[in-house]
Amino acid sequence: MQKETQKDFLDPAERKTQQTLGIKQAVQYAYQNSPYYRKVFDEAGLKPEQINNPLEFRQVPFTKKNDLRGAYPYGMAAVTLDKIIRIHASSGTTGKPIVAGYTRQDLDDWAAAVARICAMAGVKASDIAQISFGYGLFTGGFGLHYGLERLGATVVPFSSGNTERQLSLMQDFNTNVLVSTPSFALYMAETAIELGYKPAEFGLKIGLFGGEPCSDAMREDIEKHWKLKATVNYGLTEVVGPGISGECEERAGMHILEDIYFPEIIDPASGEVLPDGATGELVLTPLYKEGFPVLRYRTGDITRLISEACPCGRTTRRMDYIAGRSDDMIIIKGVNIFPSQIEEVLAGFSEVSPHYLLVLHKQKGFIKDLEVQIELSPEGFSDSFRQLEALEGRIRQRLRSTLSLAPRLKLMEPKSLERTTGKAKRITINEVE
Ligand code: DLL
Repeated sequence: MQKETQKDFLDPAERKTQQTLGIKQAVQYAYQNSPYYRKVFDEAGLKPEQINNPLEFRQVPFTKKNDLRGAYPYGMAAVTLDKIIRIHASSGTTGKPIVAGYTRQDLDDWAAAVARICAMAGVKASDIAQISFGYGLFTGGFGLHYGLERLGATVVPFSSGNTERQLSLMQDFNTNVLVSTPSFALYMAETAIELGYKPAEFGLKIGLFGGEPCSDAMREDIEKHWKLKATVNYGLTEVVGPGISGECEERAGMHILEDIYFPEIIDPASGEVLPDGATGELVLTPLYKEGFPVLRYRTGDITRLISEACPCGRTTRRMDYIAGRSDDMIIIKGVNIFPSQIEEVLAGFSEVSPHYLLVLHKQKGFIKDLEVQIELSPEGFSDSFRQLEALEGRIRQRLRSTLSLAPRLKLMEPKSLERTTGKAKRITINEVE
């Protein structure tokens, strides 16, 4: 591990050299081994020899989610299938899932990357970590599992669901690291309280949360209940899974493992590469992937790169917390809205819980109406109609000034919105006649 973590402290000039070599090798490798990329290069009239640095790399066409869908199931493979020893797939809500295949080397590199992310968050070999991500096609469970084992931590591979049992084992096993989605960590705390436990007395020390956005309000709530230090980390199946970026103990953005992944930020409309600091869509290239390599993958995630020095001393650039997904953008009556904007407004009201649901009422493919279902916190709930009406009015006013549009609001009783053991569902579509 010692040697591995040193990679986060490389001199920036040295990193540039190493990244340039990485890009060249990724391009060569894809061209020589992936029939998919050979075709992409040939169609673009591009030869690998023309790509010798990050600037020239911009000539390589982006890879999009639909390209991977079109290659279902094994069209992205750059090795024969006998060299693939693991398959994962993303849980796309519509259409075919996106498949990722890993060689033995890929799995080894992945475990090392996740171990670095966990160490960065402060996890030690002496810790006991309960993994409450699903084990299966989702990359969360197995990804964190092998990473934490590589670090030397004791892994409790609980998987998701069965919250009551999770809680009782967590206590019995002296678990001090919780690995889950932020929404499940919150749900576990709620359930613990309902069952008469005191979450703060469990002795949890660190939370490794990822797989979905974690707003400041959610983080505060999780920390308040569990008395742990909540850290977030990021990844996606198409590139590897978890193990791409994560917070250090400063928690000021997520450090990207830049020696393994080359990040770019683009304007999602024009595809133009933007400078560090500018907000746009994150594009990632894993530099050394053997099984299913991807070049310049458009993640759909909106963020920015932070290149200012981090007080922790690591020299890797950080990515800011995900502001939304470009495909989650809601266009209603000509106004563009990200769900995270609504979440931020709601977080400003103490009467409201962190649970909400956006219902998009669609007609002929267009959003006619946006309804925001807002769950009240037990303290915010009231029998007084007048009080609730006044609260609704204040929320509506705040939303209108932030979004330039007033959605329909529905205040819901505490604990009435559905909880999940994995990623929270924040948007649902209602087709109207
Ligand atoms: O969610 C991989 C992962 C598992 C990351 C566990 C971290 C921990 P997918 O299921 O393919 O993979 O979903 C990837 O989830 O493009 C983001 O939109 C979102 N996402 C993942 N981590 C974060 C995060 C895994 N920390 C998609 N903050 C990504 C915000 C996140 N969004």
